[in-house]
Amino acid sequence: MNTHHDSLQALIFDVDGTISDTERDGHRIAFNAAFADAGMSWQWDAALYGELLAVTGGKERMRFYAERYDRDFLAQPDADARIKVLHAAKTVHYVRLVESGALPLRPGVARLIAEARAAGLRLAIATTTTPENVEVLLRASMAPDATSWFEVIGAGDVVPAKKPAPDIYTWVLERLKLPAAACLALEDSENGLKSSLAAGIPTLVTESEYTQGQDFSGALAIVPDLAQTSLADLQALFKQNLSPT
Ligand code: XBP
Ligand code: MG
Repeated sequence: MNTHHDSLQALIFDVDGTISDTERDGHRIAFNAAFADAGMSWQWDAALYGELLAVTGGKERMRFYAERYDRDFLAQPDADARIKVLHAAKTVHYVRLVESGALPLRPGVARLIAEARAAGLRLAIATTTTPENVEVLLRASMAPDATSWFEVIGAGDVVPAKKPAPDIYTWVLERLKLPAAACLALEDSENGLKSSLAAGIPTLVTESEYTQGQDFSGALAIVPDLAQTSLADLQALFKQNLSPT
């Protein structure tokens, strides 16, 4: 393992939008299925869902939708309990979708992870999505034992303040026992980038369908995807950042 003090020690991956394009054809479909099962009229089309992505976290996103479009829902005394139930149902649908193989990895992800493992880099995950969703996605899209490749998986409600707050990245760093400056985060969204940068972690952005044109200032680099990015490229970017010329 590479332990030189100024070399890259760990890659910390976001999940949704970074490892796989899960939002439009995964999470959105699962939300809609849960709403339909509950006999509700809520129906999120792809454009509306893009607006709702301003808020991370599925329960938080439903509340945000209700604040904007269905205040009567929120006026019910059990609104938060209903959101919890809807979210659990949404997770069941999402897991089923992922298990069916509906959500492939984004280009370059499998190759970069293989390179990183071969080089002895440590791997971790920092995401706002539910832990179950991450585990099933890794198993279905990478390998049956892929969850074991990631030393720390920070997901969902382990921290109450979701991205853009730094908390989930800070939580992961504490468990890796690494300083932020020894790691590199991979993100696809402005909320995610704000979160990783606020935790002090140099970050590469791979733009995704819903996040093109967002404000990525502060990123080490912005690329369309990881297809053209090798581990050596990441290590070079990381070094440049340590000693700007
Ligand atoms: C992902 C999210 C998640 C998913 C839904 O953002 O915001 O909420 O959309 O998952 P990021 P849950 O990629 O920045 O982590 O319904 O399980 O919350
Ligand atoms: Mg993301």
